[in-house]
Amino acid sequence: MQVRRTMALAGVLALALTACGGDDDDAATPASDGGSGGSELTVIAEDIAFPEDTYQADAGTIDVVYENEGVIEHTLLVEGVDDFELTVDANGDVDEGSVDLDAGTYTLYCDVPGHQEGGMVATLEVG
Ligand SMILES: [Cu+2]
Repeated sequence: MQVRRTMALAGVLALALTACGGDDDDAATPASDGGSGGSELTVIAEDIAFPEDTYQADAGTIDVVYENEGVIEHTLLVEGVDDFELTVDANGDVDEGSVDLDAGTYTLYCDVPGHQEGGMVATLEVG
């Protein structure tokens, strides 16, 4: 979603630039959106694992999409962040939410009992 919106804005900006160079209002909107930082992060849940050891996102508001490709319930949390949790109850479920993170290295995990110990833990690098 975020990528599509960014591409649409880039298209609008390109049109504005080719149509007439004097329209400052159109140019200001995508510029301020880009300046707010953030990104989209998609994480897949499997039984019982994350397919990647390391995930990456840009500092700021990160839109997180969590998809269950397993069968059982999984959650997604960021260690040390109390107000963010996504839950996917069954195969095909998708949950979405956003989390504000400064640059740094974080730990993603599933807090269903036994899952983190079973391998549902990954590194999130925010830069
Ligand atoms: Cu899990």
